[in-house]
Amino acid sequence: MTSLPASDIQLPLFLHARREPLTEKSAWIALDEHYRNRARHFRLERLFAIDGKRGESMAVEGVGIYLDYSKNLATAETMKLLMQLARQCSLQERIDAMFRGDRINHTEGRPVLHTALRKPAGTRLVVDGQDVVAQVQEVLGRMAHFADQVRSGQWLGYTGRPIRHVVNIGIGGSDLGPMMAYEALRHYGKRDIGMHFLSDVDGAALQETVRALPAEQTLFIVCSKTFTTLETITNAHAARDWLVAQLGDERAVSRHFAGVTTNIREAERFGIDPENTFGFWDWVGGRYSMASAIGLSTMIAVGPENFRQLLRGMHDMDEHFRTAAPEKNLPVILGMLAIWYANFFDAATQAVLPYSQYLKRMPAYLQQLAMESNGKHITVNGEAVNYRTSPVYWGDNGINGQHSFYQMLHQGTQLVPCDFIGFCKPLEQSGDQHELLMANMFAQSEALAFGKSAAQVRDEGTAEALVPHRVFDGNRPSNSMLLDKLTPYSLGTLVALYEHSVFTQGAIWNIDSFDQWGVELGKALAKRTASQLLDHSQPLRHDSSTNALIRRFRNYNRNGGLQARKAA
Ligand code: G6Q
Repeated sequence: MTSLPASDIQLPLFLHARREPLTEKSAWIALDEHYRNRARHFRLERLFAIDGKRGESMAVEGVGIYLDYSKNLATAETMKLLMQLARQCSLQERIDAMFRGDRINHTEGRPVLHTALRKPAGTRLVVDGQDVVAQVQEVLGRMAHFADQVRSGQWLGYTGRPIRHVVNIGIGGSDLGPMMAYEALRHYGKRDIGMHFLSDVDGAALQETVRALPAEQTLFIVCSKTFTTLETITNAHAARDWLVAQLGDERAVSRHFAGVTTNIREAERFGIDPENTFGFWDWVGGRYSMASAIGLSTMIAVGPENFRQLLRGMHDMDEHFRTAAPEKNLPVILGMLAIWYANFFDAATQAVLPYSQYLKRMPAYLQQLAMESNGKHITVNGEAVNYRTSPVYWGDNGINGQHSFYQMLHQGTQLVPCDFIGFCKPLEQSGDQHELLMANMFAQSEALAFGKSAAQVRDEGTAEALVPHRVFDGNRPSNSMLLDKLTPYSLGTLVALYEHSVFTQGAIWNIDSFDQWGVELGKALAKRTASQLLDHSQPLRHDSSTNALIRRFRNYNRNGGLQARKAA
């Protein structure tokens, strides 16, 4: 990926005009005063006591998601000021610009059109003279054909046997989305096809993945937007070597490898048959790509119709985000509350806690989505920010978290806003498991908000010396998201909800949420250093620490360098 010369950077019109600094906007100043004079003294217990309907009035429902945000350190006044700030930051204009296909990823000079990936067939969106919806639908059609063939057993491996294992080779945005979606939709998955995800370039990852796989019945999908990412390409070559060694013929590759990339030529050079290569476009960011051909493994797992339902859920949330008033707009509410905590309460992190075994990979997925998008400190105008940007998103399956890190959420010294996510209906149930699961979710948000006073602890007969240890101050904020049932459609709504919450935050912070120069740096550094580990004769010109580490590695691998391997 190359950067554009500064003079070529085209800012969309509304970004062009030098924006009034965020902290000088009247809504920001009003929020600051509101925080200092009132909000930092808010007690949730009291807010609920003075407004008996708070639990209902501070809740919105959209596209099947019931969002209860009443357990936040916020009042109607807070929300009003936050929405004013959104308006003063031209949030709606920015949303419209994204959906229209303006080049809002201005450091890479690209439109940001993951929303076009889920537009219904038959609609149109013309960008640079091309109807991108038609292009998307064409690839979706090819994917569906391929997925159906693999699922039905018509796609035969080199020795004539049907595919029973699919290995997705990819990293970052080419791994986390598909892996999360596969786990989330396991219930809908085809059980006789095993799905595997290979991202780590550690040789152990490949070996542990292929150890028990029958090469004759294994399909590798190499997912890489650029087809140049070292980890993915190295793994793809290693997987090809394994396959050829197992099947004893180079010609086997075309029956056992598919590619997903914007760099079709490079995939072909690798040996992937263009018939088995599925394209996408540079206007799809890696972390926003699970609805593109990067979702091929998802489609094979759950089938084309379920994949379309996933896209439908995303599209419905896209439309909600684009059209709903900020006060009723789920992603805007979620995003603005994130601003409230990060910038006024100085909260450094945001926990995401799904009460669903199927959503166990959701926090990892959101971690990339949020932090790679908004973990930046330069505004679109090229100036350093003077406010906090992305919090650290983290989390785990909520019920497991209760037995580990929730201690800190309840009694630690930091404020950690939490997002609870749960479903009314279970997909799998034996006895009263689901009631128990959801009772935990509801009870945890209640305990975080209202705590337990010293008087209550004493009433339980606690010895005086233990009372301070058993007191819970409460007043710890959370959102609760309640959905009917986990389906491909509802997963789509949830993913798009977070995508747009992240967009909202980036719009307020006035940063480019769609570039990733930090990731690009890592890719370049790894290439340079890797060549020094392979070729021990290369001089080391790093700092003394890095030089010493590399020398130590080389000493332990005297026989392992490239030259030694070549000599052998
Ligand atoms: C995502 C990032 C990054 C990217 C990976 C893989 O937004 O750009 O996580 O997805 O580095 O890149 P390739 O798909 O090009 O291999």
